[in-house]
Amino acid sequence: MNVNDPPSKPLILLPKEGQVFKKGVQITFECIVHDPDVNAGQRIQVRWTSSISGELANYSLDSRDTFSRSDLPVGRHIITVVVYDGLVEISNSTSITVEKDNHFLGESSYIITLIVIIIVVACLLFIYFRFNAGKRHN
Ligand SMILES: [Ca+2]
Repeated sequence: MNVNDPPSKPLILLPKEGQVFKKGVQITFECIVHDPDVNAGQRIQVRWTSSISGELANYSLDSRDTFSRSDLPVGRHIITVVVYDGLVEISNSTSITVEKDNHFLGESSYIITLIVIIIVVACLLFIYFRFNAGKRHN
């Protein structure tokens, strides 16, 4: 007689809770699941979803236990992994944030700040020399 044991609650190794990624960066997903019936040939389906992107991956546990994605959109994603042994479903979730890669923006705002400083200094020098020139004429 075979009695099914439920799969263990999946332990999400990656990504870490609260982790922040720049958009376009590769994000690796990895979880650990145990089900004693695997030894007897039971197949465990692992399905990953994002609250924003929907399904990220859906695979059989024996084929792989990790995958990567680099196309997640900006926002706070609740990442849920559901394991299913054909009889019992059990899930776990974590949350990550994908944020805009503002490297270019950061660089251009630095340049703008520099230009503003140069203009202010130029104005101050102009006013200073005008004032001094005016004093000499008097
Ligand atoms: Ca089982």
